[in-house]
Amino acid sequence: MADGALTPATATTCPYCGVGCGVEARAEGRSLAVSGDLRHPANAGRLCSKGSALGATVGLEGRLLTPMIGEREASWSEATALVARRFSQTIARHGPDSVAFYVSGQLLTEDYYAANKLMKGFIGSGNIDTNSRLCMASAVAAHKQAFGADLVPGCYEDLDLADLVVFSGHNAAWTHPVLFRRMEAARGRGQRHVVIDPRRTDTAEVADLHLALAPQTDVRLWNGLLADLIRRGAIDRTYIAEHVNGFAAVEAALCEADQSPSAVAADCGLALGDLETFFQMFAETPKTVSLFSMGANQSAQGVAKGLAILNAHLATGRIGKPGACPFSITGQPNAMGGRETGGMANTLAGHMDFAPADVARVARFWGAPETAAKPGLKAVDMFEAVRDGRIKAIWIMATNPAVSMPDATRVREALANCPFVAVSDCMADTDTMAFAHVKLPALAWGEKDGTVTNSERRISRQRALFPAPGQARPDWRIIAEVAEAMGFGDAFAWTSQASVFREWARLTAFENTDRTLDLAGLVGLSRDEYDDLRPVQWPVGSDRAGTPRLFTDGRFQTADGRANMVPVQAKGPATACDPAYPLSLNTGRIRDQWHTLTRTGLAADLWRHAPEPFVEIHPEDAAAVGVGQGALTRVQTARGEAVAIARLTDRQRRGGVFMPMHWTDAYAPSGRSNSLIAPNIDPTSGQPEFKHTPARVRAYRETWKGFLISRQAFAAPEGAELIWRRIPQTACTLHEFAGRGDEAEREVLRRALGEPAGELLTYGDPATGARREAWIAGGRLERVLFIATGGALPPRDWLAELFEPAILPAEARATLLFGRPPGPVIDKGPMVCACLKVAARTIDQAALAGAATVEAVGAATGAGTNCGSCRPEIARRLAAFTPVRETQDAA
Ligand SMILES: Nc1nc2c(c(=O)[nH]1)N[C@H]1C(S)=C(S)[C@@H](COP(=O)(O)OP(=O)(O)OC[C@H]3O[C@@H](n4cnc5c(=O)[nH]c(N)nc54)[C@H](O)[C@@H]3O)O[C@H]1N2
Ligand SMILES: Nc1nc2c(c(=O)[nH]1)N[C@H]1C(S)=C(S)[C@@H](COP(=O)(O)OP(=O)(O)OC[C@H]3O[C@@H](n4cnc5c(=O)[nH]c(N)nc54)[C@H](O)[C@@H]3O)O[C@H]1N2
Ligand code: SF4
Ligand SMILES: [Mo]
Repeated sequence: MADGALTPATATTCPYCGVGCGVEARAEGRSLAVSGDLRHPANAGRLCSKGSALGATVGLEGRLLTPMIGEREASWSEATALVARRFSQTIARHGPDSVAFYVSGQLLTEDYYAANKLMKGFIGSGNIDTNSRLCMASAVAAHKQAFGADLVPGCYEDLDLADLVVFSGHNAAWTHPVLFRRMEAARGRGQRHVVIDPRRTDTAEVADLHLALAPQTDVRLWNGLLADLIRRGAIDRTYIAEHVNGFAAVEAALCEADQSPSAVAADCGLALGDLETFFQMFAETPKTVSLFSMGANQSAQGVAKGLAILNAHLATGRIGKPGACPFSITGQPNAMGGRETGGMANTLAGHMDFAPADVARVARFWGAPETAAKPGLKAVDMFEAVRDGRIKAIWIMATNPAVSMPDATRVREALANCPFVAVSDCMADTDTMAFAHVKLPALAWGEKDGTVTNSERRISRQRALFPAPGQARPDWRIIAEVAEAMGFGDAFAWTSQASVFREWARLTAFENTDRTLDLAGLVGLSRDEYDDLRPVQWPVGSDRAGTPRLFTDGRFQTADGRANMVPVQAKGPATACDPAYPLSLNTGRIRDQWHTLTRTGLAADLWRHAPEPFVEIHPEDAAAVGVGQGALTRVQTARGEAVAIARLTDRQRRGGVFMPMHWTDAYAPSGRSNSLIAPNIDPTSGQPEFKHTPARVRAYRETWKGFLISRQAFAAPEGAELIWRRIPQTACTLHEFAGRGDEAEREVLRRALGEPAGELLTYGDPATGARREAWIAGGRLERVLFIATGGALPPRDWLAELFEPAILPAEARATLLFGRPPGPVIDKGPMVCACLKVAARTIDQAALAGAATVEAVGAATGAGTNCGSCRPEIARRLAAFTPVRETQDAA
């Protein structure tokens, strides 16, 4: 087909969330145009704001493109030889358990397989764990106990077919936006939504029912539901008799607490009527899907939360049927692939664990007699072992633990003291890279090539769109080269990712009599067939048709084929709040950013929705400590302190506060949430309780503040204790800062910034220390600096846009230091629709012009018409808009 000037599109998979959307990508040089792949079953052509912005993140800026030993560039052979030597020496002196790998759900399956094979098979230690420990470990443990293996029963079609979807600790509108859009479509034909979340998230805002439960009371709620279902006779006794063990034990355990709706409602902090509405909706809706995510998993009772949800589904037989299942949704693009291959310390490989027969089988397959015979250390314990010296060499791949682990200050101490740290990443300056003795440049999305498995067990190809830049290499190849240098070359002599994949598929089928995870149909893929592989769900039989739904015959992967209901008791969080730390600190995600910002942070548009670290506080809790709207606020726990902008909102329950997890040293050193978080874990899964740490808030009370907009990006200046935030813009970088010092502190800042070349326009008030500067070179604006010691600063949008034209317009020059254009001031407000780039003010204007519905706003402005993740926010703006319009009409 003639396609004009367009280069042919390559079908690939989005590198962000576990929805696993298909992307059609057209590359030209290093630039890229993307659109949703209409043929991909996960998204049928849709992409969210993050997926749509992929083109803005594939530049080479900030990339690590050469191996580094310390601060010097090294060759690959030197770097891999050093990693191999340090690991081999450490193992020789201290045994295999003195080394560790910490890996990630953002590796491809081929990478994961290679890393696991090297550590568990050839080094002979279980010490490989993954950031999925922070993410999916509780769900994995619950699946294993209930189903006999880590099996996700449902598929996305179930979300289309369900009449009721229950979201447990899942802000799908922001975190799995394309699936949420699918469910929005299902609502058109009557699907109802219940959201269980202490916050009124955008998912909750548009739901039929929001249960804003007290933090960490989910087990009580789900146990209460099951007791209620039993009372009503709404359980499926035939299904239980034929397919489920443990019902009697669960029923007996329920009787140990008062399960009356009023008692449950009181303990969960819910209105009795809301609880009863939920119980009734659940009881009367056979086609129910219960999605559960981080509000369930990231808890000291995460496994119990998962099991309580599975119990309700097993007791009602709502599993393995179209539109009915419990559904643990995965976060990362290949969280599932990591669980399959054995990336977790307590699993071996291919859904086999450490039973002697499994170890023997895997060892036989690998030809690796030293294969680890016992589990290794889970992430939190692993970093503790690094800290106390039991682990002496660690290799971190595709994850940023200095930011994302709980008690991150302690993790940084551990890495700083570790005799040998290797880090594989595509970026040069992550917070974790700062601790690396050896830096290994990995291929990034768009360059690497292999497979990922999404939330519904669907294997999709990520394909290379660009040639490998610099010296960067695929992760699996880096691992294979280190393995070879350690003397294991024969077992790692793959010639391509296809050959790694085939070996992996063979392992799943090897002596497989009872394992559901079976890729038998993919064992014989030729190189071309692998390259052309269409998305397919496992298990894949030898006829190669995938399986959308598991347990349709009521048979599970347990010895007797029956599922297990497991009694679970409601408990409080690991550490209760007390008078010193009276608030429950909850953390999580924002709509347009991905984790530690190393990639989405490159797209200026993705910064506009939430440019700075913030803390959501209920207005009454804020008033009690004198914290005002928009004020810089200290968030303090027994572990540390962060400073963030207060967002006062009744969407936050009283008694709790919420901070996003995303900020790093690179963007806002004082806005990092994880130095606050207690490393409390679920005793079974080892997953940290990221959703609860006792905390308090206090006003920061800066004595001065300001902003710097410059072509160059600046890190927080050393020697001044500034609250520093770096916010990328289209043609410049905005830096916001505030301090509690005096003139001396401002002097430290000015010295750190230095003076660019060019002409200086300036205005200052020596009496107060206020100052405004603009630097212009060659007619182009280079830098503006505004410092205030009281009073307000002008909006930044207009000033930042002045960096876009090649020559600064003369009329702008005249009013520059007033911080306002010659005409009316334009403050566009936050970016509501990141896909179509529609800011809050434009939406308000559309509302003013008569657009009264989300659809009408979409028709007028385009907002909300792509991925739709901003639709709840548009609805909220419209709802809030009416009184404003009335006042204006009156005026
Ligand atoms: N935009 C964006 N999307 C992402 C990601 C991203 O970084 N950015 N990351 C991906 C990854 S890896 C993951 S794991 C997923 C996570 O996706 P989600 O789980 O949806 O995200 P979170 O914001 O971490 O947490 C979800 C909700 O749990 C609630 N919660 C807190 N405590 C409790 C509780 O005790 N009970 C209940 N029921 N709820 C509670 C929080 O208030 C929060 O709204 O998102 C994926 N998608
Ligand atoms: N407070 C709090 N903390 C949390 C959470 C929370 O809800 N609250 N959630 C937790 C969860 S669910 C998760 S999943 C984690 C995520 O936390 P991390 O995994 O630490 O976050 P990312 O920013 O995704 O880190 C991925 C790193 O890999 C690099 N990278 C990307 N692609 C490749 C590649 O192909 N190869 C290599 N070698 N490197 C690559 C990126 O540049 C980046 O540095 O955070 C956890 N931490
Ligand atoms: S929903 Fe968005 S982030 Fe997730 S896979 Fe699809 S496009 Fe990527
Ligand atoms: Mo995650």
